[in-house]
Parts: sequence; C-alpha cells; structure tokens
Amino acid sequence: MAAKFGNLDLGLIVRGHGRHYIVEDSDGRRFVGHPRGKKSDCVVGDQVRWAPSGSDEGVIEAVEPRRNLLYRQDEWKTKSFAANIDQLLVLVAVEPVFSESQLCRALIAAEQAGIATTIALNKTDLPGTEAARERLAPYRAMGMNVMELALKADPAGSRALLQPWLNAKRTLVLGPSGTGKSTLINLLIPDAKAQVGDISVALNSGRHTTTTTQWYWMDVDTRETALIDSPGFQEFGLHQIDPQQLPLLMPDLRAHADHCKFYNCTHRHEPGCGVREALEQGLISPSRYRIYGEILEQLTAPKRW
Ligand SMILES: Nc1nc2c(ncn2[C@@H]2O[C@H](COP(=O)(O)OP(=O)(O)OP(=O)(O)O)[C@@H](O)[C@H]2O)c(=O)[nH]1
Ligand SMILES: [Mg+2]
Ligand SMILES: [Zn+2]
Repeated sequence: MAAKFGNLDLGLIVRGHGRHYIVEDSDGRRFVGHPRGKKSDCVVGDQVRWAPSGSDEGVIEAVEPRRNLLYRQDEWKTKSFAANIDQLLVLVAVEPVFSESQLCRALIAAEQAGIATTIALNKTDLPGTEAARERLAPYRAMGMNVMELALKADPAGSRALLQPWLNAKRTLVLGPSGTGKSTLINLLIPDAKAQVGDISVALNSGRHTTTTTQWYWMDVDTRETALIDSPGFQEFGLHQIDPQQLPLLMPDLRAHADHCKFYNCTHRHEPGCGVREALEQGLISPSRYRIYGEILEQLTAPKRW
C-alpha cells in the first residue's frame, strides 16, 4: 500500500490529538495531519506518507510498515503506546509504591514486541528506597538493567546516568502515573514545553498529569536522540499473548521451562515441572510466579459476554 504513495513526503507522527495527529516533516516542521478515511490507526513514532492540504495541515495517506509496536490489549480494546522505538524505559518509583504485576506486564509486552528494556527506580531520595530495591532484586537477578534515579533530588547525577544510555536512540518512557516520566523529560530536554506547542499547552492547562503520548527531540538540529513521554497506565491487559508463549516471555521462567516433563506444561500443577522445581529452590521469585499464574488465568478464561 505504501508504495503507491512513495512519491509523497515522509513524516513522523509526534503526537496524537483525538482524530488528528501532529506530523513532523523531514525539515522538522510540524503540521496537523488528518488521516484519510474514518479509521485513524497512526501511533506516535509512525512514519507516514502525507500530502499538504493547507499552510499547516496535511492528509495522511499511508502508514509505513512498523519495525515494532508496543501495545496493551484489554478484553475489548487495544491501546498502542508507540511504534519504531529502539528501547523502553519502564519508570517506577519508591512512591507511589509500584504494582509488580503492572511492571511484569509491561516487561512481557516489550519482550513480545522485541524491544530492549531497562527498569529505572526513581525517587530514591525517599525512605522506602530499600524496600523498593528489594522488590526489584529478582529483575536484576534475571539479568535486567535496573537504574536508580532521583530526578528531582539529584538531577545532575540522574542526568549523568541517563544521557549515555539514551544517546542516539529513540526511547519510550513508560510507567504508572506520578513516577516522574515528565520530570525526566523536562530534565533532559530544557525546551520540552516549547516542543509540545500551544495547542497541547492549552489542552493541558492547570494539570500536570500527562494525557497524551508525545515525542521530544533531545537534539532538534540532528534529530537522533528522542524521548517519548506517555500517560501513566493503570491497567495493562496482555490479551495479545498466546498463553503457551507466556512463560517464554518471562526470562526467569523461560530458563527452567525446558526442564519440564511435559512439553506443554503450564507450570501450574503438572508433575516433573522444572519451573516449580526452580521456584522451590528459590531460583524464581514467588511474586513473579504468582503473577504468571494470574496472567495465565486471565488469558485462558472464557471471554465475558
Ligand atoms: N521525592 C521525589 N519526587 C520526585 C522525584 N522526581 C519526580 N518527583 C515528583 O513526582 C511527581 C510526579 O512527577 P511527574 O514527572 O509529573 O510524573 P509522571 O510520571 O509524568 O506522571 P503522569 O504524567 O501522571 O503519568 C512530581 O510532583 C515530581 O516533582 C524525585 O526524584 N524525588
Ligand atoms: Mg507525565
Ligand atoms: Zn513446567
């Protein structure tokens, strides 16, 4: 489909606004883009073919094939976060205390989408830090990169940790509400407010919580390093996942799943299960195993009508 529009300009979706989008052209200028037809299925990070339809507006004719797409899927609806990203930063905080289930779900979705992920724990200036650190120990143990930040209390230290890791990459910042995602963006991108533009500032007036996903350049001239701010999530459905794949998307379970007696072991009650053996030996964290069971139950439950 895209080939038909190959002569049109390539643009980048930097923000969604209900039924229209903000599109950035190859010179860095931003336009209001209207998708052709009723169905608007663009996502921030999409490359689109578009044609100008006015001085600062255009028509989006086609979406280029995506390298990846991070999304969640509840029983009835799908919510896309972003497309074509290089890496994901899941930002949790000492306060509000994070839901480990939500953290696991974000990691599983990223694993399925093939997106490299780092966890960052923010607000490590607060007293609950040690407890939060302990809750993240299983993630370090399974080989994940876990950063510790204090974006507000120690901005210089946090910036020094983040900058090399973010360099020349397109990073989506995801996490529950109030963890400091926007604080991170504002720390690294001093002109972030200007990049949002007047439309969005007016829409968000008087509120601090982020309501739409937004693409920011750390380097507006070279446009190599990008950060994507996103609204805090509460629910994180994984209905896109095949239940049999689920344990393979959890690295700590996966490491023991091929020791099971039955090739189609669900790791719940079968004899000779390598995963439950590892659990008993303390090689898999009880909370991760519990969350696995909860997600599996959801994925195998009959649809509610
Ligand atoms: N104590 C402490 N507070 C912080 C730190 N970083 C951010 N905060 C505070 O946390 C609150 C939430 O920060 P935001 O950056 O708005 O959080 P967010 O993740 O963008 O939230 P949503 O947009 O609702 O998803 C603000 O009041 C920040 O000042 C930190 O390092 N320490
Ligand atoms: Mg925010
Ligand atoms: Zn098993």
